[in-house]
Amino acid sequence: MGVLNLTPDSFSDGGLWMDPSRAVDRAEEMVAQGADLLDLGAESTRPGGGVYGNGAQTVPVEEELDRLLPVLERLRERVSVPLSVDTRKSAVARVALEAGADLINDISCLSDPEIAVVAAESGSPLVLMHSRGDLASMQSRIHFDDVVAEVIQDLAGAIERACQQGVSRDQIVIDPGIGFGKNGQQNLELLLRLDELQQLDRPILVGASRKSFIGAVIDQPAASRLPGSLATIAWAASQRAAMVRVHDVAETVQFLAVWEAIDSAGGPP
Ligand code: HH2
Repeated sequence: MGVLNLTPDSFSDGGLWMDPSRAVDRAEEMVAQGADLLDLGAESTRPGGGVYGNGAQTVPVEEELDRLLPVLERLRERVSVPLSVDTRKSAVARVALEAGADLINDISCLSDPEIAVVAAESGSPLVLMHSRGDLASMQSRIHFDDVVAEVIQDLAGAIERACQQGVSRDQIVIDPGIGFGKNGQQNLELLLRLDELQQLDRPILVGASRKSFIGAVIDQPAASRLPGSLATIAWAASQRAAMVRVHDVAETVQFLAVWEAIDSAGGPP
């Protein structure tokens, strides 16, 4: 899953793709590099209370759509890969699906419960990413006794709430929410024990690309964290993740191609 942030303030590529023509070019480049789907985000979700200070500002619906639609509409005519909309708002999700988006990526785990209704009505896949509390303060109020067990429990609850709104379990993809309301050690533990999330019997998406817990292991700025990001990808692949959300598509595609070639070199079991 290639990341395309149509924002002025995303933590690693903010401001790079604000111009719709440049954004469409970048999206086509990621498809040519082997991205299987693209995730379009028009609101940064940097959590507050930690390394990102007060975190990202909430963007009004109209502004989010003004950033998103010119790119989404043009891209829909030009690429055939599925397009995901990274949003917390049902109003944005609804319009995006009408404009040709294929799936909803909700990093707030149904903070707007209507998102589940939109997914139920459209039948589109729905990513439920784990996060607790509000974005503005989630890095200052972290408490888990057992981060993996509690993430699994919270995701099970979110799946249940989505299904109560008419979403079918088959539509749901789960995500541990690396970097959202967790400290560095908890992010590492979530990756270490990622396979335990398989008990929810849903495909797992992991978004660890360039995140600050990598910078805590090796002191590098976001744009220089590709090698560390690839380590998280190797780990996610070994834990049977179905998808990885990345900024560096070409490098990740090559990395995973070789990883998979080694993994399957023994032939079928
Ligand atoms: N992480 C970010 C945004 N969306 N979606 C899912 N499913 N999983 C993630 O881990 C995830 C996500 C944050 O990264 P980025 O989009 O690069 O930054 P920003 O939120 O500052 O735009």
